Amino acid sequence: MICSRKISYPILTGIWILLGQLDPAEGLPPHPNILFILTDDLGYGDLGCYGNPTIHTPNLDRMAENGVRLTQYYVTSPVCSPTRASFMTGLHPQRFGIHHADLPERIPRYPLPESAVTLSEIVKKEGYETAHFGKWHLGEPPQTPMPRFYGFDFFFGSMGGRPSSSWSKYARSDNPQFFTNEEPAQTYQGHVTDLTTDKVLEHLQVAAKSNKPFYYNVWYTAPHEPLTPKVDEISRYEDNPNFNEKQRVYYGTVSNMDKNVGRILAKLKELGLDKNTLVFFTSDNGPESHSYKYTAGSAKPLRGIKTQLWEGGIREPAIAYWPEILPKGRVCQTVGSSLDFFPTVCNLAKVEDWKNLERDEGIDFMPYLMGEADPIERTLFFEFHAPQRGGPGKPNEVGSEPSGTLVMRKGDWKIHLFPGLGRKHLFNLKEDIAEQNDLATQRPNLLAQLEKDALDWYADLPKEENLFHLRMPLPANEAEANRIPSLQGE
Ligand SMILES: [Ca+2]
Repeated sequence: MICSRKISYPILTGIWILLGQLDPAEGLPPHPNILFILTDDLGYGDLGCYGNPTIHTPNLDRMAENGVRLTQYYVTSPVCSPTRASFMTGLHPQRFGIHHADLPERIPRYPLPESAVTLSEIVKKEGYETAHFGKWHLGEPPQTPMPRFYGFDFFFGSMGGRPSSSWSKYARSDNPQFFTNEEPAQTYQGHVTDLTTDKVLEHLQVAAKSNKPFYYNVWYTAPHEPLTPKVDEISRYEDNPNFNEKQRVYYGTVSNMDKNVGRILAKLKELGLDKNTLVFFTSDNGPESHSYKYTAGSAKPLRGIKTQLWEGGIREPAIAYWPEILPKGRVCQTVGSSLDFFPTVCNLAKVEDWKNLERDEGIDFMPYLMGEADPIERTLFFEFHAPQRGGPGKPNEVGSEPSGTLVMRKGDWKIHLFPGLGRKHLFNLKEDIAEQNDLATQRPNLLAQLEKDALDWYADLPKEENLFHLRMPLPANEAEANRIPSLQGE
């Protein structure tokens, strides 16, 4: 079993003996702080440390230089809500009937049901102070409760898919509205990313004086549209005549997000919290279509974008940072998944009984971040049935033909299936990272074997369970859109 593999940390053990905090069971400090930064629609190719030649991301590049950068990290889904559900539960979102982003304007709805066992409630029981900052997008009243119901001591952020409001028509990145716990939303002056970070820093200041460890979600809305030009960050791109306004605003938004990550890392160091805090950074899905006003993300060298199961929709930049514990500058090529986050954090937090819960293919990823465990072949499953961007008649600067709706990666192989259409693709990602060379006709036996595995997994999924078919009433105005009935709904 991977999770029970004996790992030795000889140098680190010495450090923690000196500090008197050694946990002899696993050689890691007990109950470290966890700070999980999730960006929204950031592409695999949007950061300098992932090869972007243009966008200025010095803080994340430095984080990678002093931490572990993952090159094959996947989220379960190519859109927001299902991926977020997988981080919070360690389960495929389809187990909760979550197949797409939860949008109040559309049916069916895809919120996280109250019955879900969440990572936040588990670590809270273990003695952690828990908080969620930024975008939630896992449902909202009256269908489901506000975020604190799911195990958070504190909530400051927005409920829906876009910055500021759950309702698309009122979304904005400047002077946004935030909810605090279950109070009515209030308008704040400034940029959504800066304001979210301000609140995180306030809480870190308090956490540094507390005896309790903390678990914080910092789920930025950047660079999800609608984007707002932020003058001081886009100015660095203004002198280059090759960039249009769309690019300057998008690049500036990513640079500003990077700057805010830098503010958090600096505050952790200033307060001495960096020694005992695992910071994990990634994105919830691939880059948005360039059809919006300021969207200009890149998944290079991968194929596809958000809403697609091509690599560009589901393989994300991911950096783990814990200078006291993790090797510096390590590039981890082991295949990772958002499903791994739950077991990894549970083991770090010394949660005893999480293994009794229903599990999918997630594993404790710490041995792979450390570089101490042997490489393993992994099998990951993906399902996405909603309309996809790209394809004939749908102009798209980044996308291409729709991906499969049922996809599996096994070792270096990846298949795309289109159930009911008889169409199949087979790629070897080690030799063909851009999914250009379809080997389906050349390797029929392998294709058949992989197809059987994928269909077996799919047959085991609940198809209609927990679907919310109710449409929320359209709000009469912005104030109504940001009103929250109560913690439990009305
Ligand atoms: Ca997203």
